[in-house]
Amino acid sequence: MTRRLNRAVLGAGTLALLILLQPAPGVAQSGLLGPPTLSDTPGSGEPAGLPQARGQAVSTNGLVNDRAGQICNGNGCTQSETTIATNGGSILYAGWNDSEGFFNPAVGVSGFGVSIDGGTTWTDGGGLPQGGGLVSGDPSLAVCDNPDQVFMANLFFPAGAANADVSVHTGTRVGTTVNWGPPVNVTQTPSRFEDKEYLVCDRLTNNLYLSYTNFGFNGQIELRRSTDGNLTWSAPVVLQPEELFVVNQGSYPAVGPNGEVCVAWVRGWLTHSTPQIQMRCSIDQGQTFGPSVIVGRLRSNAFRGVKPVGYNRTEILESPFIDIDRSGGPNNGTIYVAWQTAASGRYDVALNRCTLSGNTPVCGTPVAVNDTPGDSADDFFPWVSVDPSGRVGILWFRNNGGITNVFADVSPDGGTGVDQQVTDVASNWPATSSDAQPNFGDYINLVGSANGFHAVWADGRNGDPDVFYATIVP
Ligand SMILES: [Ca+2]
Ligand SMILES: [Ca+2]
Ligand SMILES: [Ca+2]
Ligand SMILES: [Ca+2]
Repeated sequence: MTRRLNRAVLGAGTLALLILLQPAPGVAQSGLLGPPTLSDTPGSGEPAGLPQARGQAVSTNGLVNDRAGQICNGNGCTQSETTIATNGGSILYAGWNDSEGFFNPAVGVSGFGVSIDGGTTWTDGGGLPQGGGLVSGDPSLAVCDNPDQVFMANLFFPAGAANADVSVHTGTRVGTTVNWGPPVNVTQTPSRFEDKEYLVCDRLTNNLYLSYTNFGFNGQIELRRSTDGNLTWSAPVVLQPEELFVVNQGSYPAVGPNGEVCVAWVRGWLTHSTPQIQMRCSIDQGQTFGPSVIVGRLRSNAFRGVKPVGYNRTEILESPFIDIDRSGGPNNGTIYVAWQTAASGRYDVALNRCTLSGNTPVCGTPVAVNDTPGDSADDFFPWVSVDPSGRVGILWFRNNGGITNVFADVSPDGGTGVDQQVTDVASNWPATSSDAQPNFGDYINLVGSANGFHAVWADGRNGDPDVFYATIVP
């Protein structure tokens, strides 16, 4: 759950305010902008010579959470902000923000589900052990080489704490049940507020990598690793120090074929009209990182106070999403970074590809992913995943006046393909009742496997946000 920042205090060295769960106050536009001054992402054009992919087969959409088990006083029970993990077999884990925790703190604000049949059916697992505190959403799941062990990162408030930390639970699956250990408090920073953590596992080493924002005032991007399966965690590596006039937020890590670790984030969110997508990479398993490079720029609608129709928080997060080709194929090691940009007024999805020269990313020119850039629909939250054969899948929301579907673009060769509709029923988000902000969440999720791309997203077709699933078979 993304923190809201009071733009009036940005750069003043004052602790920024408020996590979600409350109606968002209006955020005034600020003229007090420091560097960088950035141009908009072009966001158009396919790279020459890349063939268009054919359409893909999409399964019937399935409900992941148990609506009968919703406990939120019957008012817009919200499951959204989805995460999914698998190590490639038939066992899948999904997670989400769950508003049940607002009414039933014993289960917390993070929910999860399990499928043991490749996503055909799901069992809602309820909540996680709360460790005497409150597990508070921003869920992220990771699976290493053991398909029956799962790790889940969340924001975590220790008992009596005013500021969030980041915790990671370890779970062991038996059938459709996950037996979770207590939350391991990774950050333990009572005077600082962490946010937007995300977790990945490198199956070469079983190292876990966790990136997040550490807010003193405007946010710095940090990464920690665990080499012993969530027993202990390293001290943080600061990837982006806190900056006086620039908000840094929304980091996501990915691992490459040779143990590379790359982290992308948005620099200048809310403070700049054209924030930058930044990235740093490590070639020593997350111990040291190369230089911070600009992967691309976006035209921000969050800065302008513009959001997709039906999105219920004032500021929408404009973070990048990232994955790395580990296929051993022709694009092995290529880093794919996707983000949303409003270059033409409404959001479109941009993608850039980078490769490493030593530990320095070398990036190309961003291209448009959605087939109709510049139209009146908002295309946003573009999760990217590369499957074991090197296919690149991107999943995003496409919102036209509030009527929203999920689309996927799958390319066999590192390019982009024809947009494929994933949802079999559209959501009308302005008519979808939600007791949580943001109702859509801050991201959706896709993971590529030999069995296809597994997609999870927040869906309003039943009148309140639920988690839905589909398999996209290339
Ligand atoms: Ca903290
Ligand atoms: Ca668009
Ligand atoms: Ca496309
Ligand atoms: Ca629901």
